[in-house]
Amino acid sequence: MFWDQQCETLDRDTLERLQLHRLQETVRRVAAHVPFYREKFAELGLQPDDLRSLADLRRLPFTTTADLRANYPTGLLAVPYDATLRLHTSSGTTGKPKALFFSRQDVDNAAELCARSFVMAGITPKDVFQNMMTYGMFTGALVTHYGAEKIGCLVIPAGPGNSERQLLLMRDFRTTFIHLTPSYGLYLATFLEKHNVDPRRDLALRKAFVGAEPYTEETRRKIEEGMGVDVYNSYGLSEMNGPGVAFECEHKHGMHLWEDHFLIEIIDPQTAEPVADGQPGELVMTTLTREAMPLLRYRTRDITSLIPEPCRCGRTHRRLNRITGRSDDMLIVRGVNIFPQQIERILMAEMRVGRNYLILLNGLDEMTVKVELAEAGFDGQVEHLMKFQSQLAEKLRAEILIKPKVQFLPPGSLPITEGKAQRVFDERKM
Ligand code: DLL
Repeated sequence: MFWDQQCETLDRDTLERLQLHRLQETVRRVAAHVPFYREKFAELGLQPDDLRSLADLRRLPFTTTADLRANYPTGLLAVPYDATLRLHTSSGTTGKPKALFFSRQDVDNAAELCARSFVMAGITPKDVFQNMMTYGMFTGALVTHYGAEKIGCLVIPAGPGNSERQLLLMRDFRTTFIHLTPSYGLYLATFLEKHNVDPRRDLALRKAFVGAEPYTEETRRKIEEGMGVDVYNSYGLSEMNGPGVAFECEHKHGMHLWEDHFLIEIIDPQTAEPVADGQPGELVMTTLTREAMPLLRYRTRDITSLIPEPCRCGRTHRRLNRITGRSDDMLIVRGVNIFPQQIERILMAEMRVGRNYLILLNGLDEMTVKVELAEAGFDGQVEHLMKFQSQLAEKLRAEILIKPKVQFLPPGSLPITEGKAQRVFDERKM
């Protein structure tokens, strides 16, 4: 199913011509209206008209999170302040938030891309959408809200949390699809189980769009089983409108990134050189249609790879593999580089493991993995539990090369997260 078949299936030549045209326009506009870019171009001795092919993209400067912060609040605006229509912010771990402005056209494009993304996974105007992302400054809820309304779905702006009320809404209004973070998805699956709700029997749920933070295939499976839904990966970032940047089609093999609105590069995060197609690296994106705040070669810090082959669904927009983490997520423990996703993959593949975990680093470089057991994970025999504990520690060692302590906890004992989860607590004294 297509929302905009013509745009979604443009042949690559036409798509690339459109990209070049939009890139040239964007570069001209930022050179004229954004002093930050004007200065960068001057340093590089670059004139907007020098940009003659898509390969010239590499001559443009990168933009980083630090640039967004340094130009807070309005320094990167390419339109007059009173021509902006909406503000979202995205907070990092430290300091000022990033301020992201939308013009009327930007708000509409963002909704359009969400509509495309939902319809691509089989959503129709008959569907009922319960939006479990956080409403407010976060893009996660509002942007998808507008997208689903564009399709003609009934939208229930539930926000996250308050699972009893979520259940009531899902039951009474026959919700067919939801959008939520993987951590809340895992929690909600446990909640339904605890309340003896069999979603396949008691609810009308068909699909869940899950995103806003990295997760693994194993987590997808746990949510699918626990909630009785088909899970689709939903990727985006506030700097690029929020959700709707790249979603999965019915084949669920990589996320189509809407290349008529964004240019993509995958680079080596250390050298900033492009990596070969299919190789992992940092995703870099350039906006092609954003009016209020266009960004050139934005370093997302997200680690992924491109699937260059065409997809069976007929869309020509290339696919991204699952985001495996952020270049700044990497933990270094006893000199070994570890991504939290490696740990999640091992944990979530275990039947006896429940749906919540956290990683604690303390002392002089000790790692403890605290993980909830599944309801049926403990058969009452302590020896069995101890054996499982050492097997799991061994499996983790094989994956991450250091052996963590594994601590089992009863189901439901770790703090729950409604928004993005904090899984790693680094309390090392070094
Ligand atoms: O999280 C936008 C969004 C909302 C996307 C809802 C999808 C669903 P930010 O708060 O700016 O915006 O955070 C963006 O979250 O750079 C990734 O590191 C991470 N992220 C988002 N979606 C995924 C995903 C929104 N599907 C940052 N898989 C991004 C992995 C994701 N990481």
